[in-house]
Amino acid sequence: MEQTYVMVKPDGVQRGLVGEIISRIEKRGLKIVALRMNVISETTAKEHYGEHAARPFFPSLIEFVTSGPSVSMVVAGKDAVRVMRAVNGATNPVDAAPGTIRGDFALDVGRNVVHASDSPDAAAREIAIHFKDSEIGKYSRIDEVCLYE
Ligand code: DAT
Ligand code: MG
Repeated sequence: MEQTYVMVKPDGVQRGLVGEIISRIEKRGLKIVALRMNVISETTAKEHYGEHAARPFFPSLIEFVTSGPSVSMVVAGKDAVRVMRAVNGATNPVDAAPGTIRGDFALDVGRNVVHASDSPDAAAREIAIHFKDSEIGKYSRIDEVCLYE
């Protein structure tokens, strides 16, 4: 099963959206195999968003994502990377379709509530930044016999 890294950013935590977001992930059929709430360090944030280091919004992005607790998850399932990107919706919430997390709960690109890895390579890199192997659990969901052909 493919794995991806998902974060409920500090705005999502402060707005009380953690349960709603986890519920959407679970209802889609994806399996949460690791989960933690913490305030990520500046070092971790800069490593996580390293590809954007030269962008003008980088300093405010790092300040925001380290400004309070966030919820980090490893999410597993068929095509988990692509499915989670679709569940989250477009980066700019103005362009995000209704029914997506960003399309239902956000307006500003700098406060877009959630993160998900954009490729399997990025997922492997981001999972390794935020979790040790020993923190990722293995279990079967009882509905997997219905979810998968
Ligand atoms: P995504 O989070 O959909 O993977 P991204 O990797 O392009 O999007 O950008 C990472 C985050 O940086 C994004 O969630 C919000 C912020 N961001 C992106 N483009 C921005 C912009 N033009 N102005 C302000 N913040 C931006
Ligand atoms: Mg990205």
